[in-house]
Amino acid sequence: MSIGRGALIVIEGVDRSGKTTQCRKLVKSLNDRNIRTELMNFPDRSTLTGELISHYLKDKTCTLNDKAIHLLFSANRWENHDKMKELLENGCSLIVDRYSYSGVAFSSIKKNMDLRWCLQPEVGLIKPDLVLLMTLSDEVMLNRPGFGNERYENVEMQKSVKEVFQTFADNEDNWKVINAAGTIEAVHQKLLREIISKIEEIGDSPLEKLEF
Ligand code: Z5A
Repeated sequence: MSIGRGALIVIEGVDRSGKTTQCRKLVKSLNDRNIRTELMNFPDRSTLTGELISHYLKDKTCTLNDKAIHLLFSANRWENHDKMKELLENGCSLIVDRYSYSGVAFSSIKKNMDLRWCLQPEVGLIKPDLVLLMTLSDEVMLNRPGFGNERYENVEMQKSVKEVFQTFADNEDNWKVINAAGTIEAVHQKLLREIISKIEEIGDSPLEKLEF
């Protein structure tokens, strides 16, 4: 397929919705179709800020001010901004496992954190062409293989995050909701259809910046 710039595709969803599984399959399927695509994930634990974030998530005794960790997650995206821009401008599409919306959702549900404040550090990052929200009923979510041991991996927090994601899906023009309850292959085919259609649609339109 002949395209101009690459497409920025973000996959969001609660823990265990299958984001990582699907992102890997999507990158393979797109490259198999000669659509040059790379995988990225946030938090990117390989960078300097990523190491701090990983420590914070793994060590629940680590105390860090809620605003400080929010800014670190955002800085982790800014650290990757120039690389993402270059790849996209050179025709490489990106499948991104979590992005700014996870940052805003997980922080804004904390006590004394304000949604508008949480959105600000994300302003100016590259706006995704498409955000695919993978949804699961609470019943299916609870029956998926268990949570790990990291901070935030608990039912109450995941339910609140789900509500913030739904608000984004209801209000943002670039979101699409995908029921993630089918088999891995069935969900994959649904996601792939949406992505290919978006890549065909964007052509060489300029990249946009996130604003809220
Ligand atoms: N966080 C934040 O606070 N601020 C930010 O700015 C960002 C993130 C970006 C770590 O994220 C935490 O950081 C996360 C949000 C917060 N906390 N939580 N929760 P992460 O991305 O490193 O990790 P994660 O997203 O929580 O977990 P995950 O393991 O990546 O989940 P997943 O990708 O959605 O699921 P999966 O690994 O693909 O699949 C889970 C299991 O389900 C696995 O056994 C699969 O084989 C199975 N599976 C997958 N699909 C299916 C289907 N269709 N049927 C049956 N079983 C399936």
